[in-house]
Amino acid sequence: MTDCIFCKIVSGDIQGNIVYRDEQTTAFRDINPAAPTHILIVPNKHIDSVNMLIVDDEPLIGHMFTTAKNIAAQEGIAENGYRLIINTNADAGQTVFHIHLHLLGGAPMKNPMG
Ligand code: DGP
Repeated sequence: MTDCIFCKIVSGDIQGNIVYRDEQTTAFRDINPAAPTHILIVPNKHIDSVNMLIVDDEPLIGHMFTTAKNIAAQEGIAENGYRLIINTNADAGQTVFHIHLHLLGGAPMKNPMG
């Protein structure tokens, strides 16, 4: 999508601090980190939100989680632990409408979920 900020990072039209990329996903550091390690894993193809997923997307979504696990190990936070979050629509605080998996870690989580 032409007006999607994460599509522009995937395509290279705007710069992102990219930590990993393959044919299905791109991962880059969040511009406004909420933890010492805060990385966003996004599908290279545009999907607005979890609400728009179809059955054919299941391998892609699984791959995003495997990618997150590998990046957590690469970042040295796998052993101590990390949190994976996907926000969907207003009540969850989704602000960018291109599915993204937040990978948060590097310190004990202070806030309870919700
Ligand atoms: P969410 O609330 O789940 O939609 O989170 C969107 C995240 O995207 C938020 O933590 C900030 C991050 N973000 C927004 N714009 C940019 C950007 O241009 N570059 C990067 N790296 N992150 C961005």
